[in-house]
Amino acid sequence: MQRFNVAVVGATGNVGREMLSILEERDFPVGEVHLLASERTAGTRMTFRDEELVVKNLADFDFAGVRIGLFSPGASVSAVHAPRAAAAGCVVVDNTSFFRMDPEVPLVVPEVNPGAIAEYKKKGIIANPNCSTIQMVVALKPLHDAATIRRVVVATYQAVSGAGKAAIDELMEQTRAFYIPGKEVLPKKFTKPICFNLIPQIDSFLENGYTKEEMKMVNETRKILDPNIRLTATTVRVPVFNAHSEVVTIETERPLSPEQARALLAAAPGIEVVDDPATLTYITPREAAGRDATFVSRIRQDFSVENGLQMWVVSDNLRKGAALNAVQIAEHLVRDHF
Ligand code: 3JN
Repeated sequence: MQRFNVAVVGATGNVGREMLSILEERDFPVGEVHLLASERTAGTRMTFRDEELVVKNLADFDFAGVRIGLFSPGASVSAVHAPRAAAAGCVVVDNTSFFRMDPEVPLVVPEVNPGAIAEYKKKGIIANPNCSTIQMVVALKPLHDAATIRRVVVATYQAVSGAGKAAIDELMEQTRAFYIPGKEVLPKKFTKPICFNLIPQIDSFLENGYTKEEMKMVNETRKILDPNIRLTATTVRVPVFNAHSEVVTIETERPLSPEQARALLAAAPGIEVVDDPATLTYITPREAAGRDATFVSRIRQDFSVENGLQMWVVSDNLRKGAALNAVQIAEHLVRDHF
């Protein structure tokens, strides 16, 4: 079997670690694997397929001979090092926002627009969408194909793992401190305490009153699915460790009953429908964490408009929302494009 040398950039972060375990789990045809990170974490030891590997410094790594780069180092680092890797012949799947809206870079969710992958030839870079966008477009795709979505209103309930390892620690430490009289752990990663709280801000504010996270969902969905869809989003951080949840409300051009939507979603790739109010059957983020599917529950009519539907969409933000989606793109590359 042909094997491909792979570099994981940002290997020590939440997403980098998840990328390594997914490459292993899915038996990706990896030849050599290079783990790369900033100078700060270079030297860290990590295991891949029972082999101990030492993380190398990205700044002086030569990408010649590496076929695929799975990048998740932060936007400003990708801005510099993704084009450098691509120039050396390494096809980059980049998980940051830096290239997502570049017209010469495809923005890909394999269940939704696999055809766009071919455009990687323009710059040698493929962008992985934002985690909140990915799970939403997976669920929108079969409904859009069947009834043409006109408008989407989404509210998110995002886990702290999306904000990095320090954010996970912050929720843990504030929760422990809550039970110790006189002890308080002040917010660092977030603007307010996240323990027993909700924070209606993810990423920074823009002049239009939206946050960057909200505008990412709007712009990325239009690029991936259809530029004619109108969307508005509210993104909220919740005290959940892992897996993002979303209430997604849609209006379609043609009528679609909840039963039809349920059948379309159940037959669509990457989706598991978990929806039976009679038996109190629905998904929660704790159940979705560590799993690959995008789960859909609470599928029902929106009575307030003519052709409206509402649903609850949950997925592991580090897996389908980041690492798994990137590895799936790499699987398409080696199967159909190399
Ligand atoms: O907060 C979340 O749940 C998702 C965070 C995503 C994120 C955080 C920092 C920088 C991104 C992203 O993927 O859009 C970026 C970025 O690449 O700009």
